[in-house]
Amino acid sequence: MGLVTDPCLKILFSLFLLSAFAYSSTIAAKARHFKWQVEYIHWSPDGLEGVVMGINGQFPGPTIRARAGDTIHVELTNKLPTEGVVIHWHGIRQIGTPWADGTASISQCAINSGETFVYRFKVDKAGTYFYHGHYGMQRSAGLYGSLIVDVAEGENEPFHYDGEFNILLSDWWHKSSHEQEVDLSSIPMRWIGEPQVIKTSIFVCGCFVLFYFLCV
Ligand SMILES: [Cu+2]
Repeated sequence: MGLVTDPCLKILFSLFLLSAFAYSSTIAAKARHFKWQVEYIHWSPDGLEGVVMGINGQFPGPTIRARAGDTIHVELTNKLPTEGVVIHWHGIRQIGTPWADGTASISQCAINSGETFVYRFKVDKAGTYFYHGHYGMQRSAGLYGSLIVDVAEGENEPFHYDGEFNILLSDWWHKSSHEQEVDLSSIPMRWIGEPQVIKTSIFVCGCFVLFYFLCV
């Protein structure tokens, strides 16, 4: 009773189910647009002012929050006067979009000073990820931020919790990333030593709270 037995009707019924599924996943998934400007800014990550690499005037860079199945569009303009830049989306599988992986000289050319490049990719799995510069020592210069993908619309997480704190941890040297690069690539190599600080950025309810652990 209620079973579709005719072969033609079976095919039609399957096609109907498939299109209904495709339609529902299309309306649930969103395109999320971001406009970023990467530039050097003055900042005091641990109380000592220096020059860091920021995005839209902030360090660490803005948090991207999306849902599984969404498409991320990041229109990135390189405002660094003398360097190229790329962003790697750490942990994102880039299925079908290898050119958006952001590895300089491997999956794309570095974005030249003054140029704009649009990263477009789908975040297919929920998780807590991060993004970072993938050219030269730019991650060490401060080019990174959080990328958080919640479960798809209508799906539940497989566990319960009372609150959420997203923590970004990073080594921090008082030497500039350029000085570190010259030290590490000189012959004989000059070791840059231990970082002066482990910098912690905790993201709570829309605000960054910064903590520092001084290494002595
Ligand atoms: Cu990475």
